[in-house]
Amino acid sequence: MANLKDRIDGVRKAFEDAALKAGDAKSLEELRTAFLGRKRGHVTLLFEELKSVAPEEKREAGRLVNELKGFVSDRLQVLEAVVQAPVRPARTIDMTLPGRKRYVGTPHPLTLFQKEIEAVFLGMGFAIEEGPEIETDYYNFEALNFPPHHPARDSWDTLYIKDDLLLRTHTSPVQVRVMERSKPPIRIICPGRVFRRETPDPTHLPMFLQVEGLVIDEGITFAHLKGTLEYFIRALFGEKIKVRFRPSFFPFTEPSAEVDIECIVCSGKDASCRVCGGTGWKEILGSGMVDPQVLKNVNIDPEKYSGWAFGLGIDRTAMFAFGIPEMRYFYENDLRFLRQFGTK
Ligand code: 2U9
Repeated sequence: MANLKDRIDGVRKAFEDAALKAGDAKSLEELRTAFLGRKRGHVTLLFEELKSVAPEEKREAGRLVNELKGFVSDRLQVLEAVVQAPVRPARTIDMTLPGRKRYVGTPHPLTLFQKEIEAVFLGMGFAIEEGPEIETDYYNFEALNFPPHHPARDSWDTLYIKDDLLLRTHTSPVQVRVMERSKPPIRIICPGRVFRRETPDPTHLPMFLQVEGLVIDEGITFAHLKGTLEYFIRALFGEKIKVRFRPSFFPFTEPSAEVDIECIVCSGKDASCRVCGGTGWKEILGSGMVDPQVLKNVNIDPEKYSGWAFGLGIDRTAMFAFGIPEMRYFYENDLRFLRQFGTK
């Protein structure tokens, strides 16, 4: 048995040495025949030798020879796979070629502008709230004081999915949902996509972004509305910008006011200015004191609480702030346009 063990170690060593030198399919074939060949393979001959091993040692001797056979055939299989693998041509690198530019993505200009708006309100202690884009008539209209079949609904050209389901025309339903589930004080802004039945033109799209805000607490007055919105506008357009409030009407606020800022393109000095039409003013948002009926609709006592709200079109205001003449540029994904924003 000791003799056979030495023979097994010797065959293994001989195979390992020979395998190191076999570098192609032909020499591997020869190696397989030399060690596993049916008649005169070195491993095959070891099986022959087993016949003369003493019966009590046969079991262990058989295990050792079988293990060697497994080792040899596994190693041959790996080496055969290696020599059959296609050889990749060596790559030549032309060191004189200029490097390839890697394009790094940048945030979309509307995302940047929305984040800027959010940062101003977050700094004043407002929270950001979101809600569904598909809404019911109740949350989009009725809770906001639009009576059924009221003509005011017509100006919010609505895209209906079916009788009672629609694409929200403003983010106001988010505020209604927040008021339903929380008690004042409420101080929130609600940015998001809104939808209207519009034919696309340079300043109208059937989908655009809005941010609305809502404050509800005891003792809230129009002075809070004015102070907060003026602070917001100056944070966005600079300390020196002129701001004016004009009376307006919305079904959900009373009194209501639209807010204009001085035209940043002509400062009122160009009678044919394409941005302000020569008026020197540009409307940027609508606002007002929340109508007591809207508070009642969500079980907030209008005798105890009051509030104000505002709404602003993000796309439209970004056009004005960035000097962009076409709202559609924001959605065409032309890299020549998009690369002008954010870090490059
Ligand atoms: C609740 C109560 C009041 C939100 C408001 C406006 C005025 C407004 C427009 C601006 C341009 C929409 O994108 S736009 O076309 N919005 O003028 N929005 S006050 O008032 C609310 C909202 C929710 C519960």
